[in-house]
Amino acid sequence: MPSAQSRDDPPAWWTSAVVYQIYPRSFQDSDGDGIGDLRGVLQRIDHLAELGVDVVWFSPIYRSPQDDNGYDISDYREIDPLFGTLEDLDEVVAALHARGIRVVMDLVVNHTSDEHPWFLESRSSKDSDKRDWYWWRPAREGMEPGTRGAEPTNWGSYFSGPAWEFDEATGEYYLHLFSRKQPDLNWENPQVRAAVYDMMRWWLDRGIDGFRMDVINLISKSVGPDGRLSDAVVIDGRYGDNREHTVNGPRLHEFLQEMHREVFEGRRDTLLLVGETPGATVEDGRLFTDPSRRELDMIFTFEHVHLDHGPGGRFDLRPLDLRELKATMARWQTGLADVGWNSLYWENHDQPRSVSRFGADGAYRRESATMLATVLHLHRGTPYVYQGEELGMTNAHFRRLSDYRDIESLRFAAEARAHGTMTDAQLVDALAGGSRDNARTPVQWDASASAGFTSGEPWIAVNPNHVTVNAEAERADEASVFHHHRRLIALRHDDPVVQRGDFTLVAADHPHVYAFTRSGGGPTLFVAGNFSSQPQTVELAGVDADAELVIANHPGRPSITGGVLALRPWEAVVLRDARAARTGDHGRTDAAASGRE
Ligand code: TEU
Repeated sequence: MPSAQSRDDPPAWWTSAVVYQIYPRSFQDSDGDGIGDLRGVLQRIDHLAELGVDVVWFSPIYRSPQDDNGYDISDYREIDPLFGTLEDLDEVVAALHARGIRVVMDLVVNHTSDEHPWFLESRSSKDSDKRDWYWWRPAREGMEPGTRGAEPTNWGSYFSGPAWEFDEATGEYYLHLFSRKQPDLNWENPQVRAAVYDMMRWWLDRGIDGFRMDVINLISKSVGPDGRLSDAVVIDGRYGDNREHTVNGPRLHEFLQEMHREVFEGRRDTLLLVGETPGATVEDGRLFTDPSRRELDMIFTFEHVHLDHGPGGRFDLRPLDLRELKATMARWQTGLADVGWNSLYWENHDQPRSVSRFGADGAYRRESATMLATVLHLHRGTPYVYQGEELGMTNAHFRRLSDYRDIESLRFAAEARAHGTMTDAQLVDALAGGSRDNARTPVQWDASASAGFTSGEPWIAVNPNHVTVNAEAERADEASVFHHHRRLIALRHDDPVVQRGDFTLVAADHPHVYAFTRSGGGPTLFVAGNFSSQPQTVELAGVDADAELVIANHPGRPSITGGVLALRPWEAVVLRDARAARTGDHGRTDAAASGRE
């Protein structure tokens, strides 16, 4: 087994941990306003404890105008009244800690809200002390300020339209890579960095256990050059691609190392630091997560969730080629085998539901959701479960534009209509496939009118399939997606091979079966998942007919003849090499099984 993330001895606690993401707005409402809140979370602590997760990551709950559901923060040290109070949060943290669950906060510091006092001050005058805290630029040379094309660069924003907003009061533009209510902070200014670090220390002092850092690889940028039009982020190519100038900028690693020194030094062992890094390559991943560089513990790659994007991006999804998914995942597994560490995810609040996207959310919903979970959780890294994923929740399947709430979807729809790039029918299909709202419908707790989420009118429609797909039903069925997740999480806690064994892809060219082995530090594990509604076979060198069945999602044993495994539709199996057990060499030592504090 390689020395792992983990030149450290013993291995970091998070090598055996599983993280659960809560998107508070859609988790559980306690006061009937139709929006999830912190006291709602208190009602569901048992669910999290029963699942067995080690960490909860909260999407933003800070004070915010909610232009991007809290990813636009106007006060980093207050809770938005929608969600409750700081005292409520203290209670939630205490309740989770009492169950041995750590709490990670979302940290959104590439940008603030335009209603943050820092920005209000910055925009007040060109002479403001905080003018340089954001990116202000005059109109393009020779152009009339405020007219189309006069923006300082041609960059498009991630949410359609230009990345620059003209400000009448001072006659200049400010940069916003996301919405116009999310101005980008200027990390070149040391006062900005000091203020951010101060706020982060304040949260750690309050007892939280780490941060999920929103688009952290965008904080260092070269604001100036135009972007290429050919690779435009937006559909019709009217805006240039900013990414060459904003992703992995020149001072990124310097800033992260400074943050580490200023904020985490001396407290590191109990914390979890995960960076959201769209556009990061494996090589970038090694730099971010090499423990000796003192930056981050792990990052979220986007490569595997971009494989089914057509030229139009997330609103232009096409069927996934499983061979590409396997190759991409395997590249990260091997690329971070000797240094660094993987985060593992299919879902989060920005991605469609995995059972609808990579599985079959109709007749094979349970089978495909459990298969996807098995394959994910058996990789080397830290798995992330997004709320509802453990219930096999599906896409929203909205057929009306008026059902959508997400700013990205709404802006996209407005642009498509304004420019006539799609018919309404095409638009409905595009959003149904790719909208972030697919992941944001309320968690389905039971079969009652609003799925047990709220006694009021939910802020976004509850999926009608909650009458059959819900936590109560899942809990009652031992074979459910929920109980399957519970078993996968327990397996990771127990088995050092799952935690840190080497990953080897098997049958890379098989178009429908995802198979691999994990080996070293104990008996080898064979993992296989059928990504299709037809029976499939796969050759697994070394697997015996009497291999121990560790986890499966179909009843009975799978058939294994002469090293060939036959899989039923969407079947997943984890087999343990029985030979080691026969020779008494089970390989699990107490030291290897520890890895947690
Ligand atoms: O997301 C950043 C990101 O890179 C994308 O996945 C983004 O969601 C967008 O849809 C591109 O199509 C993070 C947050 O996770 C997201 O919710 C926020 O909207 C965004 O940053 C801005 O803070």
